[in-house]
Amino acid sequence: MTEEEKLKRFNALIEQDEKIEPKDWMPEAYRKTVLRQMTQHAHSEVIGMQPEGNWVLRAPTLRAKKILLAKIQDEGGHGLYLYSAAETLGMDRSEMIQQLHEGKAKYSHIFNYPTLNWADIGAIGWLVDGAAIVNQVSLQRTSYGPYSRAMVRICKEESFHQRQGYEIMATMMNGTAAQKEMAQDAMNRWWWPSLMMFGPSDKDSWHTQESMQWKIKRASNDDLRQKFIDKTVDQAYVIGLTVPDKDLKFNETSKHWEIGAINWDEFWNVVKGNGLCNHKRMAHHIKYHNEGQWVRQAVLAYSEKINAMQSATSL
Ligand code: BYC
Repeated sequence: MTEEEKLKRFNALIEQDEKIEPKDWMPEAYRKTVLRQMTQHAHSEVIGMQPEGNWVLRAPTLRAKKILLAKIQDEGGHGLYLYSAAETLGMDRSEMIQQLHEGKAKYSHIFNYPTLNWADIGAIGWLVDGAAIVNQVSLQRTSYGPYSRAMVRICKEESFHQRQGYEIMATMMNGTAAQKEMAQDAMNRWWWPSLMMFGPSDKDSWHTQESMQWKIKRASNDDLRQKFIDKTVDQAYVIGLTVPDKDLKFNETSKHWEIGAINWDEFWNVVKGNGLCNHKRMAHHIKYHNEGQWVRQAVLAYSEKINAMQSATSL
């Protein structure tokens, strides 16, 4: 096929809502965009284990500890599916990690905020996983096959994570005055950063238009943010939490909640590396990645030995 015919076929697959698979021809810009988004998504899952990991030993009950451990383990697993799926686009995992360590690849800014107490674990599950799931449900229909299939599996687990967080918040809101205050304080600190997880507003997003044409993204940043706001404001109300936004109001005509202004300076400041925990998160990842070098070498040496034995016996 000529280049023109290949492009025509690719566009037809996108148009018909078919998946693009690793062996299909794809424009280089499409490959780069999917790879960027998937690797950033994988890094977010893995870095996102850190703020929660800090609370495993301080969970208030054995049940809460078991649930939190399972959730963190799921996030490691999500990172692994996503790294494997991203490798189908031709980049080795070690290069992805190198890009992360060199600051060339981003991860979600939300994980650069600190977790100060147990209520923050509730707020992360409810708000952070809640925002992630709204985004990921739409990504189940993304045009790149391996990404779409990873999302289907990940979404099933994320819905359990969101409930785990909401349960913590609901329990605290049924507790003592001090517990209610902790839950509200966590809500106050995590609400706005969670809204920023969807990325800049559509007018400032530089990838959305092209990503939506290619059906990599199936909804815009602002549309997904609105979906999350509409769901979450009602959930806050049910358990007695106040949304920390004096301008929040329900628009009877559009039937949507309208929010006050998002502080985009804060968002870009954290994205650029100046959040409270950016340095800590990266230093931790680099330290344990380096300390795990011998494990990777041992696994590779073992698999090379098995491969050599298999080819010797098949001769
Ligand atoms: N943080 O043109 P835009 C989880 C960057 S983890 C940092 O709109 P795009 C969990 C963006 O990368 C789940 N950077 O970009 C784990 C771009 O810069 P580059 C995380 C951000 O890609 C553990 C620039 O801003 N979910 O669930 O079209 C515990 C302009 O943005 C952020 C995903 O990763 C941000 N928040 O849209 C608990 C979802 N937002 O790359 C929970 C997959 C934007 O040109 N990703 N930027 O240097 C996406 O859906 C899209 O990448 C985004 C951004 C909607 C995030």
